[in-house]
Amino acid sequence: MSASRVGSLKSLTLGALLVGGLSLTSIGVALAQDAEVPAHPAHIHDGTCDDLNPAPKETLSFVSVLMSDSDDENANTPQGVLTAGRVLLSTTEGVELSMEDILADAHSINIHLSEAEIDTYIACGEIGGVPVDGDLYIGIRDVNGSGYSGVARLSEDGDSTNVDIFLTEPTDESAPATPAS
Ligand SMILES: [Cu+2]
Repeated sequence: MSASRVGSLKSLTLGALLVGGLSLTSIGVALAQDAEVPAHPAHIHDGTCDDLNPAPKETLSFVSVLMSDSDDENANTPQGVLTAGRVLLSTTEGVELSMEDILADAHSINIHLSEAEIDTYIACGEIGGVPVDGDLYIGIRDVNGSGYSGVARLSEDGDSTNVDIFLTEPTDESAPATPAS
């Protein structure tokens, strides 16, 4: 994956996003729709990552690069260190499972390579841990040597749950020369 491709996010914007609690619409950004930009399907599945029910239980938003929807043609030009790894995001509100139900059985967040290659998994994390004030953070780890890993946050919202995923894309330096099969 070339680091020179468009879609890197200004660190200032990411900082504002994190402070703003991921209110994506309020600062004029959108997840990329461009076919050039990776969009990885993500779901909640039954089971653990090593013993996953392949049928998705709940569909989450695609994991993709955050891009400005500004008319400025330079708005999505990478700045700063151009070899910096990109971060892919997924934000899903109103997943129709309560935190209680999610934690009552084994569930995992699984991320697939693409819709066309849905059988190829690139990252996965079991949902478990200590929820604090309705928020549970979990690790998302590399699957099949993809080089993708990250974090997800599940936030209790009444009887539903909001899910945010942050996935780091492998850089040329971090990607294995020969991906494990
Ligand atoms: Cu899935």
